[in-house]
Amino acid sequence: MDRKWWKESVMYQVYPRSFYDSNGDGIGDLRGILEKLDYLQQLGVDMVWLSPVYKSPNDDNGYDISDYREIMPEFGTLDDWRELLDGMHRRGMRLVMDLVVNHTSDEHPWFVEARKGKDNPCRDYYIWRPGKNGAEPNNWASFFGGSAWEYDPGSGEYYLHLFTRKQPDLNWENPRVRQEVYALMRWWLDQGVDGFRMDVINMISKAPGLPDAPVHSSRRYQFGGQHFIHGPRLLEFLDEMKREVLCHYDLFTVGETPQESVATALELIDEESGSLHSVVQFEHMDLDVQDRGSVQRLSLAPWKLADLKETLDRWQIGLQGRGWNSLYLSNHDQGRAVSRFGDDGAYRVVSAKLLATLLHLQQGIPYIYQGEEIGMTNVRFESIEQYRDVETLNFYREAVEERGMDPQAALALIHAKGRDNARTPMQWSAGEQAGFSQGTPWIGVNPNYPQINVEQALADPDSIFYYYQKLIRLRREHPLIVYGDYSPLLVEHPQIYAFRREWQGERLLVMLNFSRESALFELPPDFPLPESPARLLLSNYPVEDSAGLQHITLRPYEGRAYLMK
Ligand code: ISL
Ligand code: CA
Repeated sequence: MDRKWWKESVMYQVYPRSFYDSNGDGIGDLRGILEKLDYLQQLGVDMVWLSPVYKSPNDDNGYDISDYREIMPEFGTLDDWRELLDGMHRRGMRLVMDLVVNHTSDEHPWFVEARKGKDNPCRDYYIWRPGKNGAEPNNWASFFGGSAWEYDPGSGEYYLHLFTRKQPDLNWENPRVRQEVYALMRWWLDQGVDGFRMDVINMISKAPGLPDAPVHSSRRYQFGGQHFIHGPRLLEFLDEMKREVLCHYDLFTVGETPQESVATALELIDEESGSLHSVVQFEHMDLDVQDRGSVQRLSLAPWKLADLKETLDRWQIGLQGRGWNSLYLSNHDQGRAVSRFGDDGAYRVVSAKLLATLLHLQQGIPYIYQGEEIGMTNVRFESIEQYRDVETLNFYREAVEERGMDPQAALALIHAKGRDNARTPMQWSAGEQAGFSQGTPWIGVNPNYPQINVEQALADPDSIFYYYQKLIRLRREHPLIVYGDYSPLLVEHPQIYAFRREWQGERLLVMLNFSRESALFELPPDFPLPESPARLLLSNYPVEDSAGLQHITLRPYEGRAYLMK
């Protein structure tokens, strides 16, 4: 595989609304990010993905854009943005912008026009259909509850919205829409941005005729993914985008692609023939839902280590030599990694480090979601009034009011899976409002901020922060960690996730105990023994003995990596 700068990078995701508020209005902003660039540099990341900062009525916190070439006023101005870009570039960091072009806001001028009537020149920018038998044009469910169609009394037709009704889907069949998208991409690239994270980009091509989804639940509306995920013209559209825009710039592109398999992902990111560099796959995010084929993210089933290993290993092996993974355990749409895959109680610090080891030592680009590097946890707000996320609020209303779910049961699901877990303000200090804002934050801070915050982490040499910093440094020092071949070890072991990396005669052995009990690591008999003694590269516990690799007893959530020739 070719060496590329982006393969050697580590991504940090900033969710601007919750990162740092520089002016006391309770909302994180661009100047706030600017003030914290030295912090990011200290951590060592070299790519930053900014969740959307464009003008937006914020029905979905910026994922509903009303002007692609303006900054949301509460985040700042274009000049602030330019200063931020410049600040990043001066520190050797690259900026990846969120590109949300499956849909716009219903307040975008295109939609305002389109709504004016069937003859409007912008009408065909969106997907309009007459009703069927006095109801919606088809049975598709919106990801955020209810039908994916909204009735427009003015014209007597419905428009499609896979997300909220304030997020109408763009009609990619219309070549003018595609040219508009390419133009806005060029506009940002010409300002110097270094890449795009493309929101639900695998949903832009819908099946002709928009057929009904098969009925697989007792709900009124059904998950229609088979008719819009990886749709018939997706590859053609992305190929065109590559020809028109992407291939003219030195940039990094990653598609956010729910429900994609290794095989279908490769159609998007194959190094020879694909249009994008990487995808964010969702299989490991679906290990703890009850019905993987539904839209219902807010359901809970216990996940099993065997499934996590099987899933991530399959992506490691499947993309090897052909495409590049995006490695992540959390983002702004998911619960906090340590609460979900580790232990946010007694073993919080050590299990957060264990997860970091997994994240950084597989092949691909590690994505650190803000606060993960200090082990921030899920929040348990007591009342639904304290929540802000449209998915969570819609879910609660539908579950409790329409389906009669016990409110406490609904809240328990929200505590485990709700997106606001990731959106409580970044915890900078033990001061008021976790040092996030001088005012009242738009969403409450997690009450554990006096214990878990950046100030504490920076003062403690043994903190999760410094462990992340070390992992990032090791990646730079050892091309093996970036490019090494991957092979799973001990696949049947119920507690340990182990694997090997190999590159130019060097090997890395990684062993991770994912349980609260100690676990015995036994080197598989066919593992080629090192010529010289293995060197302990990293561990999340103090390690004294160097008794060899054959038998190692790993303590609860202990992880180690050994380097050998
Ligand atoms: O994962 C999903 C289904 O498998 C859905 O939750 C959905 O595809 C996912 O939430 C898409 O997320 C992105 O687009 C949304 C936005 O709300 C999210 O914040 C964004 O990351 C609509 O733009
Ligand atoms: Ca602010």
